[in-house]
Formats: sequence, C-alpha cells, structure tokens
Amino acid sequence: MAFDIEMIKEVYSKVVERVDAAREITGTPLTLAEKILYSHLWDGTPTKAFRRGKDYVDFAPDRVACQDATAQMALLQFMQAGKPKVAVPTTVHCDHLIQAKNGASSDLQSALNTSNEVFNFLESVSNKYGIGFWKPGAGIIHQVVLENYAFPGGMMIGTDSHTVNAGGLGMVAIGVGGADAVDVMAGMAWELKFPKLIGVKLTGKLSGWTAPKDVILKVAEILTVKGGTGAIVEYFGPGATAMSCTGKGTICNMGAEIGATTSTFGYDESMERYLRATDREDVADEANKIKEYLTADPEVYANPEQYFDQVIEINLSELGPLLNGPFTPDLSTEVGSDMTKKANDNGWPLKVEWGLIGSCTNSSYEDLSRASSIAQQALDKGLKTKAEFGINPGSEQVRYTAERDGILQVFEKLDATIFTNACGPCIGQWARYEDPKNAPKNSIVHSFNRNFAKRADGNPNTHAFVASPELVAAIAIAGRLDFNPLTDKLINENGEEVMLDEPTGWELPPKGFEVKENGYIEPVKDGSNVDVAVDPNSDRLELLTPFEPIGNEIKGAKLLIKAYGKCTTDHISMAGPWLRYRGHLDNISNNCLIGAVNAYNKQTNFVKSQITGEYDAVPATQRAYKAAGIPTVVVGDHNYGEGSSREHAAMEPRHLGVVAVIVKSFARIHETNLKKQGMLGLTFDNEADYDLIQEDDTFNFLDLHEFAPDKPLTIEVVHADGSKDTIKVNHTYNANQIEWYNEGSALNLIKKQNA
Ligand code: MIC
Ligand code: SF4
Repeated sequence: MAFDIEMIKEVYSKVVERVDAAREITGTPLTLAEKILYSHLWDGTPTKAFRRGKDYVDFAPDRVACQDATAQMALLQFMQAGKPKVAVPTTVHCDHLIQAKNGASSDLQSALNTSNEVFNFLESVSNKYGIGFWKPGAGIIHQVVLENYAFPGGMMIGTDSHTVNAGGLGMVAIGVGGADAVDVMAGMAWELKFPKLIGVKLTGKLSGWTAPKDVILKVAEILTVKGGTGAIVEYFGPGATAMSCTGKGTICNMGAEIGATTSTFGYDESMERYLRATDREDVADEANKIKEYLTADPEVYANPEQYFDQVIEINLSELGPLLNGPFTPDLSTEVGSDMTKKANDNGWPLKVEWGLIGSCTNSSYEDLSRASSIAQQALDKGLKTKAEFGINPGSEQVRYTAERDGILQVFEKLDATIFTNACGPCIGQWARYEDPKNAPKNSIVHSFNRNFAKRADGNPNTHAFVASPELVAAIAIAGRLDFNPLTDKLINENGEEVMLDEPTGWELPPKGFEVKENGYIEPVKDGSNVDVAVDPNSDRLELLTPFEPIGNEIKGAKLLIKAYGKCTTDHISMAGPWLRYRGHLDNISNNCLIGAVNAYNKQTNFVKSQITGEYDAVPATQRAYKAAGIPTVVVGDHNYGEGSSREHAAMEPRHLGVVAVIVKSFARIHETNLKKQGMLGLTFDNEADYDLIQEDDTFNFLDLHEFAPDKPLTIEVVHADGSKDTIKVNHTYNANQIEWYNEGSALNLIKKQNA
C-alpha cells in the first residue's frame, strides 16, 4: 500500500532536531502547530523565527491527497509541469462524482456508466505519475486518509477544504487549490503565510447527548464563518484527551467552516488506539518514542493566553446538543424550545423530511454505532420514524465492519437508504427531485458540515440543519426540528408515551476493523509507458491552454457583477450537476457566478451588460465582454470565496476574461487560487467603498505598473454620469506571487523555471 513507514521514520528523525532548534531560536515554549510547522520548513533546520500572520514561509509537506472533482484540474495542470513522477506520496480518491439516488449498488453502477471517462483518466494519470488510486466506492477522501495515511506530527495538503480532517490524528493538514498541490507534487516548496494560533481549551467531559460535533458547532457560533481565517486552531485540555480520535477528526473537519487554515490536537492515547485499530502498530510505536514532540510544550497548555493569539474555553460538561443552520454553518440553536421560537419567527419548517448521516465529517464507526443505538430504540419502543433516513458510510472499511456488526441493518429496518461510500447528498449529488428549482419549502437535518442554499439537493427552499449523527437520528425519528430528546416524549404505535435513552456506542469496533476489498490500486513502478488519453471531442475533459498575462495596463474595465451578501465558492462555481465538467474549463465556465446575488436587483444570474444595456445571464454577459476584448471586474462582500477549495471558482472568471476581484475580505484558499491563476484579488481599503460601486461603472487601474508587495493600488472608478471616485485597494501579494501575475499564472512560472 502507498503507506510508507520509512517516510514517517524519516520525518520523525528530523522532528526532534528541528523542534529543539525552533525552541532555541524563538526563545519560547512551542505550541503543537508551531512544532509541526517548524519541522516542515523547506529550508530544513530553522534558522529564524517567523512572525505569525505576516511572514510567507516555504514548507515541505509530507503528502498530497486529491479527490476526483478537484484532481482533474490539479492533474491536468501537473501534466503540464513536465515531471515524470510525483515528488511526494500522493493519492487520488473517487468520491464526489457518485450520485445518491436509489442506494449503493445501483448508484455506484450509474456513476461508473456516466463518469467512466473521468475515472479512467484519473486512474491512468495516477498510474503514470506514481499516485495511489482509490476507486469509486472505496470511500470519502478524508475518512480514507484518516484510516490509512494521517500520522501525528505530519504535514499534508489536499485539494479539498476538508483535508483539515486529518488534524484528528495530530497532523497539520491543509486544504488547497490544485495549483498548490502541483507545486508539491512537482517537488517544489509550498508557500503559506505563517498562521496565527487560536487555542481552544476543552474542560469537563462529553456525556449523554452531547458529541464532538457540538464542540465545533459551538466554536462556529463563537468564531463565525470567518473567525478562523489565517489561523490554526489547536485544541487541548482534559476534554480533548477524553475524546475519540475520530471525534477529534469531526472537530477539525468543520474547522473549514470557520475559515481556519487547519485545526489540530496533540498526540494522545485516543490516537494511539486508533492507529493500532487501523493496522498501524508501527506508526504508534514510532510516535510513542517522540511523544513530547507531538504535542505542545507543557508551559503552553498551562498558560495558553501567553502563547496563543486568542484563547477560547469550552466546558464540555455544560455543552448541550446544537443544531446549526439553515443556510450557514455558524447559526447555532439549542435543541428544544429555542428552536421552536426561532423557527416560528423565521418561517423555518418545523417538520423534518430527511435525516442524513455520514459525509467526511461524521461517518466513523463510532458515529454510526451511536446513531444506530438511537435507531434501535425506535424499533424496540415501537416508534414509527417520521422522516426518511439516508446513510453515507465514510469508507468501505467502515461500511464492511458496520455491516458485519449489524449496525447498518438497524437503519435498514427503518427503511433507510444506504448510499455509496461517497459524498452524495453532501455535495448536491442527491437526486432528490425531478425539478429542484421548483421544489417545495422543507427542512432536513444532517451530520455533514456545509448547509449553504441548494447545497444538498439543488432546492433553494431546503432548510438544512447540521447536527451530530445521534441527534440527526433522534430528530428524524421524531420528525420535528424542535424535538429535544433530553425532555420530550414521543407517542409510539400503541399510543404510549416513550422517551429515547441517551446514545451509546463504541469508539472502535470491539471485533476490530475488517474489509474484503478496500478499493485501492497501487501505481506501477515505472509509468513512463502509460498512455494518458484525452479525447479532443470530450465534453468532460479538456487539456489546458496556458493563460496569457493580464499585464499592467488595465483601463476601461467594466463591472461584471457586484455580489450581494454571502458569496461562497458554491455561488461562484456551483457543484451538483456541474461536477461533471470539473475537467473541462470551457464547459464548466458556463456556471461562472450563476449563484451570486446581483446587488442591484437581488436576483441571481441576471446582470446588466454595459455593451447592450440589456440584462442576461452572467456567463453569457461575460463571454460577450471577452469577445469584445473588454476586461471586467467582480466586486464582493466579506469572506468572498468561503467554503470549497475548488480552483474552478478562480479559473472560470480568469478563463472568461475577468481581471480583478475586489472585495471586503477573502477566504484564504480562494484568495490564493486567484493569485495562482495570475489574476488580481484585491480588498477595499475602506470597506464603505463597496457602496460607491454602481452598476454602470468603469474601472481604470492607475498604478498597476508599480505593483509591489505591501503597496496598495489605486483605482479610478468612473460612474455613468461621468463623475469619478478614486479608491485605494489592498493586496497580499508577495514578490513571488507578483511573478505569477506577471507570467500569467503560477504554472506558467513553473514551466519557465523547468524549461
Ligand atoms: C466541498 O465540500 O465543498 C467539496 C466539494 O468537497 C470541496 C471541493 C470541491 O469543490 O470539489 C471542498 O470542500 O474543497
Ligand atoms: Fe465530500 Fe461533503 Fe466531505 Fe466535501 S464536505 S469532501 S463533499 S463529504
């Protein structure tokens, strides 16, 4: 298997020396995040201290992971880099392109029928370049990574924002765009601004209905969707060590929802147990030898305020089960009467139609076993389930083991649909409706991480609420959003009042994990003869044409759209049905910004063309500008590009001729993606300038020929009546990133350097 104990031994042999050197140089005890960062410097042993939130630093991650929907673009770019093999262990996982409709076996077969071309492409590129390949049905990337590749003290990047899940096993694991992955696969340094550090101290102990999921739902409420931007969140304290490793994974997973660069936990016995249970005795033994290097120095946890930029304390004994949503993952409500009130005030349907359990966030053995303990009670107590159940196991290993142990059968007795071990409903790959756009208003609960509008089923009227798997099970049985399992009674089929008992479960399978066919394909040793074919007539795959540099003369640029309110990557480049074009830049560009709300008419996909004065769809309008040779600008609000790592959200506007995106603030991965693709990602110096921008505006960049680090740019905004505003915009480009801009893209620069 592509798992390499020798690689881990080598990493550990450097950790000790490098961490000691870092402690010397910084002159202070170190957090775990700092230890991992300082032991993965591209330049080797640390020779200087870095300023958090300021210095760009070159890192050497140990691994790369890609999923099918982003790997296509990542590998199309890698193929251009001119390398015979990937430089670090890399895996590709097929999980996003599988629709959830009738259940695992028939759904998997239809995915193979419809996306075979893409799977074959990914498999042959993987084989050629020495990449481990996980077939469709093998599982969701982050669960498979946790089970097979994550290791305490390691550093990895992945082309998916929830790569951060591996923090549950004490890694610094970071979600990136495909172009970043190309750097590492091509054997180059990977650059990141040295993060700030947020410490979360967990006191008390989880019990009863409260689960690890509630910890992160609470943190999301405290920090909001942008509160973690530019920071690594480090969890510690007695509440942390008492929690399972997969529970830690859940918490780290949803760190993506607060914008955090990543989250992590110090190495402890729960991690050791998990490593041993997943057939990695050797990793546990190695980790035990350098234990104190795989967690923060004791001074840090004793006096966190002194070492972290921000500290949050949560007493787990006082935390109750939460439901976050709808439409944003940071809107928290306690179960019960608070929900009744909020739902009534806001018109959220109280009736719940579906309870979905699974996704990369919550599909461990522990999650399924705890949720099934609730489902079993419905059977035992004669309760009729009010909502439908859908289950997505996280990996074939979890599915096989849960089936062996009778866990899945409990759900099946409640008529649950067991979907493929894949993303499915979590990413709009849920064939719930014939016509989602005109589907009725309804509520669903799920144990996933994101709940943006249309995310699960394409229906803008689906109100999705995020909760722990056990609470999802209880609410699905009760069929009411405001059901409080701690206090509320249900009426069973005999007309009797019954209550649900607290969930119970197993952290790890008592009889051990088991799997027949895990779905892994090892690449051949020498891939030089492997042929990678891309059909020039394909509508799914298209070889890339390098971008032309935009240049330093931007005059007469028109406003394409001023986006109003939340503009996530789902708004910029929708998933669901559009996932089929992830390997074809021109085709997928037809979804460019179609979900963004136009600030002037509050409609989606309906913007004014300054060429014709007419209103039309965003892609069509932009294609007309491109044909006329007119550059354009996109304007947005706070946390623009929140959510996914998909670089399509940057490549599409770039491909269609947008030159700059000017916003109040960016989500980290999206900002980097814009830079990588050689375009301008800028922020208003004065946020109120957002309001100055009008529908018919023209933009002249006045000093772009002086584009330099730490130097704001000036833009003249000319309004339709001829009046002008001159505004200042900031940027975070360093000298190297300005080179990317000058060359047209980061990839163009790699090619030039390799030539
Ligand atoms: C998601 O959860 O939004 C995704 C789909 O996994 C994305 C990646 C993608 O868009 O392919 C992510 O989180 O990065
Ligand atoms: Fe898949 Fe959903 Fe996890 Fe993204 S968040 S990797 S779509 S399961």
